[in-house]
Amino acid sequence: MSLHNRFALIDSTLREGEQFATAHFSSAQRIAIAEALDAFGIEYLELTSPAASPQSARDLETIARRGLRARVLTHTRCHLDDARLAVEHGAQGVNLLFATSDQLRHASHGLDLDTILERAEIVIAYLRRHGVAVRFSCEDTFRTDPSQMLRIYRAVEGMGVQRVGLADTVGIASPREVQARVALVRAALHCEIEFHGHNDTGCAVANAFCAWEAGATHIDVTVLGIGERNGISSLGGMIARLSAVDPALTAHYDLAALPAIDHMVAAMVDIAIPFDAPISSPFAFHHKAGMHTKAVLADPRSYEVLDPARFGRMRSVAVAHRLVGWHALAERARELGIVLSEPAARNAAAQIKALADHHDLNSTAVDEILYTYAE
Ligand code: HCA
Ligand code: CU
Repeated sequence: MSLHNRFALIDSTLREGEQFATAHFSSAQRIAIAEALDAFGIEYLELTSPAASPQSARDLETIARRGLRARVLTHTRCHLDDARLAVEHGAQGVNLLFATSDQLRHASHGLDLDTILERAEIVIAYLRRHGVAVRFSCEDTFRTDPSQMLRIYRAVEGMGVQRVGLADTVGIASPREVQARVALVRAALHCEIEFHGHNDTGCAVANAFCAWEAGATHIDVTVLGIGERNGISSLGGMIARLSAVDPALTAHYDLAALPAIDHMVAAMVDIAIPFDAPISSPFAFHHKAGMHTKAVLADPRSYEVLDPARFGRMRSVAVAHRLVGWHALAERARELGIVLSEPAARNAAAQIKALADHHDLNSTAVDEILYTYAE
């Protein structure tokens, strides 16, 4: 595994995230999201194009001029009108995209590669004259012919972009394909490389991670992964993945703030935190079966690759069910200030298992049983 520490996260909750079915952020909400992510330590914020609506333009300006540590980017079509608006409203960088796959070119603009490059040159030159950082992305990169893709990226690098973007727009790429494409681009170019991956087949975080391993310097995420359809790589997922490789990779972020950010955005878009969300799921650090609880109580690393305390979370151990083990009950008893001998804990476990076969048990009922075994 080739590890490089140089990476930055681009949070696109205020662009890709706004494309999520139930997202309609008010200005105040946009500012709250930007500030929370900035305080978390996110390196970049990507905002909806100022060409999208008058309020989007005003909010871009408000957020770009707020003096955040995070660099404020906007995401626009490769049009001079959009680029002018981005400059006027204070964007520090512009993420440009152009559809380059056969599928999208035909369904969208119908232009050939030479025309795409002529247009890109005009917009990139304009943005550079105004001192704005530029990224150029081939929309639907993974269905774009690799040699055409390289031709475009080489050309835009020559035009002076800071960064090229690989976008798995339809979530079709596998981790190996991402690894191979990014490696191809890494070998051909010197500039920064961004990866943006959709989650249609559940590979978004894995793909983003492979992109990073292969040399991508910038990874797109959104809070909880919200975006078009079922979204893109989640901030929490990416943080979890990187933390599992080496906690030092994420030590510069305010990790304990992450669950609150997830909860805030979930409430704004009116969804629950997904049960499988890394870090923030109510169950992310919950242990149930007897074998698991015994080991995790003896050594948390047995069943936890992430330390919940780093993220302001606590481990929980379930006891009100028929898979319970006596170690978990002895631990629960200790929390209640009750001393249970091993035989007593084993008897309590047998009683609880028998009861739980027939009804739903709650933890109060379990605690009451434990008290009856107190010495
Ligand atoms: C879209 C565009 C995009 C752009 C990604 C990028 C995608 O909404 O379809 O600019 O890198 O997924 O291709 O989000
Ligand atoms: Cu996207």
